[in-house]
Order: sequence, then C-alpha cells, then structure tokens
Amino acid sequence: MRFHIITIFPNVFSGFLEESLLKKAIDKGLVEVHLHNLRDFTTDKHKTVDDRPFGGGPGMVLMIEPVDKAIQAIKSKEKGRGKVIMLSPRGERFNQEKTKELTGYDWLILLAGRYEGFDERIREHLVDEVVSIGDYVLNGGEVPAMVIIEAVSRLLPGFMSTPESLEHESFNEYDEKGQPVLDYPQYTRPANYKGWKVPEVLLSGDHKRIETWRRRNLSRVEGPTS
Ligand code: 6GU
Repeated sequence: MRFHIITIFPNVFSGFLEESLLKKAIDKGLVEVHLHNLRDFTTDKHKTVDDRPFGGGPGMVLMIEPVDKAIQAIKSKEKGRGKVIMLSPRGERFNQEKTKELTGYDWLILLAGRYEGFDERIREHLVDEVVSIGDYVLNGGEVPAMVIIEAVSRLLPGFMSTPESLEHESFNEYDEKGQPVLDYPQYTRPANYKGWKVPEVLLSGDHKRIETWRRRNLSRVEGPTS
C-alpha cells in the first residue's frame, strides 16, 4: 500500500513513521508513505497556498491550483487502483468498515488541509471522497492522515506479528442489535498490585469458567463488574 500525503507540514509525520510496527512495515516494503509538500507545487515567489475567501469573512482558504498540481503529479506516476481522499471535519465519518474498504487499494492520496477550509472546487472536481475522523475540529488533516495510515496498515497481511489478534478485536464483530462487540478486559502480573486484585476466575486455570467470564464482560468500556 502506498500512501501519498499532501501537506504543508511534512515534518509532523517524522516520529510517527520512524517507530514501532509502522516502521517495520515500511522497512519490509509492505507500506510506503510519500510526503508531498504542497508548497513545492506553488508558482509564486512566496510559495502561497492560501488566499482570502471570495465574499469576505474570517480566515484563509486553501487554493485549488497547488492542490490540483500536486494530485496530478502523484497520479501521473501511479498505477493500479487508487483513491483521492480529502481530510475535513465536514466529511463522512471514518470507521473500521471504511478502514477495511481502503485496504483494497494499491495507493491512496490523503489531502491534509490547514486554514479555514478548502476551495470547494477541490471537493467537486479533484477528490473521490471526504473523510472526517470524528465530531470535533482539528487544526489540520495531518493527525487524521496518521489515523488512517495506522488503521489501514495494521490490517494488511504481514503487518501484525500475531494476526490472530485482529480476529476478535473491537469493532470487528457486531451483535444482533448492530452494536460493536468490544474486547474483554485483560490482566497480567502481578495478580495483586497495591491490593488491586485480578479477578480470581482468571487465575483458576478453568478454561470453561474463564471463557464464560470473558463473554459476560465483553462490551464493557469501563471494565468488569464481577
Ligand atoms: Cl479529517 N480534519 C480536521 N481539520 N478536523 C477534523 C477532521 C479532519 N476530522 C475530525 N476533525
């Protein structure tokens, strides 16, 4: 999977790409992340990427021309199945279903904006879809781009050292009411820390009782009750 990020803050991604499982996936060639600085696609001396909104009002708007040039430059070198995604709080909510769908592409362009917004013609003519990661406003699409890279990459075959852990994980299963079935709570040593004890059943070695306890304690975000 090749991720192309269009951003004016490429440095924001450095720590994220250089640690842990994502770094391993990049080293293995399973994932590629290409950072494209939007300012490299400007034509003026000041490398301007934003301008004042027509009709007036506060803030600045991301201009269409550098975005168009960046997208066309990336597309001209790409092959296979791909998609252009604009990151905006006005987009469709990102979730595990969407994550799975995106694993089916060879490449993705993630357009991370800043400022008050994008020139609307970018959405109308240049992107395939608009995605939001939740109902709150961030300064830009860089963190959402990292969210999408991480969520999609970890589903790619070969990313996880123990792929079994993907099978029963939260949001992979839904109950009869369509609610996501979450993980059961987990504990590790010590069995007693400052008097805070691990549920006795988990220490019992009785796999039937353990399984029953785990089933009863699914979907509890705040932890077990018994
Ligand atoms: Cl994708 N962008 C911004 N700027 N804010 C957001 C978002 C995206 N998703 C939630 N809030």
